[in-house]
Amino acid sequence: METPIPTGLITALRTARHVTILTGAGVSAESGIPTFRDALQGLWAHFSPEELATPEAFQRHPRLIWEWYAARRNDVQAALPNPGHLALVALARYVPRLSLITQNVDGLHTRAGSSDVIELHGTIMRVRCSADGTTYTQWDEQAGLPPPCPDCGAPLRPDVVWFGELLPEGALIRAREAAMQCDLFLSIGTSGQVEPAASLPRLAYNRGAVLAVINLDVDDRVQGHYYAIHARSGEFLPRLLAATWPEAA
Ligand code: BV8
Repeated sequence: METPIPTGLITALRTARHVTILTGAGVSAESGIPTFRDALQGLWAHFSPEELATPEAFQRHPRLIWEWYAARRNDVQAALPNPGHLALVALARYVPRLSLITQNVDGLHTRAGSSDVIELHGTIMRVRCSADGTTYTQWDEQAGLPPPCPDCGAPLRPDVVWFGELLPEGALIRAREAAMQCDLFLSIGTSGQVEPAASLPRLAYNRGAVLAVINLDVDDRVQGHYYAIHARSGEFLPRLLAATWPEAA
């Protein structure tokens, strides 16, 4: 049964000057990428994500952590953007201004065609020197697990933000500005467990923006300028676009 689209949300989208979107792992789930909470299978099944995605874990088990990210990178490279990613690319053509913020580290929004994506937690498609922070988009996987930095020899690490690490300052500032300036905020496919990203929807809502949460762990609810919509992003977003701009169908 398809979730009905609240007419108030269609109106808010059609009249919005600035739409800000925050995505989480749920948006990539339909591309076959396990969500963060179920990303741990096999070798890593007995660890919690908060234990593996930390500088301490990398310090203690560099090879295990490097291989966890290499496996996830392989998943991502084999994956394709799904209709949810593509609907967000199309949306950017219809709204005067769109800010796309993602917690995902899979790079699928950019591969789908979205531009200027604010990657709050970095990307597994890039690595960086664990000593001086130099980033690389190519590296010699045969040189070691993890490979040494070609410049200084220190271990390379995924260019992601681990628990206990600060987010890239520029990205967080841009994300907060986009939350405060928008008149419609869409939170899509995120359980909202991880700070400081989880505070962005509330920041927008408290400034008077319309807030819509599109997720599988919410029940449908409309309350003033808050919409909770239980739906799969890959199914719902194309329908929302077509309902708002019939020519987009
Ligand atoms: C920091 C990269 C300063 C690595 C990730 C309060 C304030 C500030 C910080 C904290 C705080 N309390 C605790 C902290 C520390 C911590 C934190 O938030 N911990 C949590 C566990 C409580 N935060 C930090 O450490 C951050 N740094 O704040 O620095 C500081 C430091 C220490 C102490 C104080 C301050 C850094 C956080 C970044 C961590 N790195 N990723 C990697 O990926 O390997 S986080 C990682 O997990 C993801 O990037 C993502 O952000 C998060 C997973 O969340 P989701 O994307 O929401 O995914 P999830 O699986 O949870 O949910 C998916 C949802 O989709 C579900 O609801 C599901 O129902 C839905 N869904 C599924 N399928 C679909 C769908 N929805 C729609 N359609 C579908 N088809």
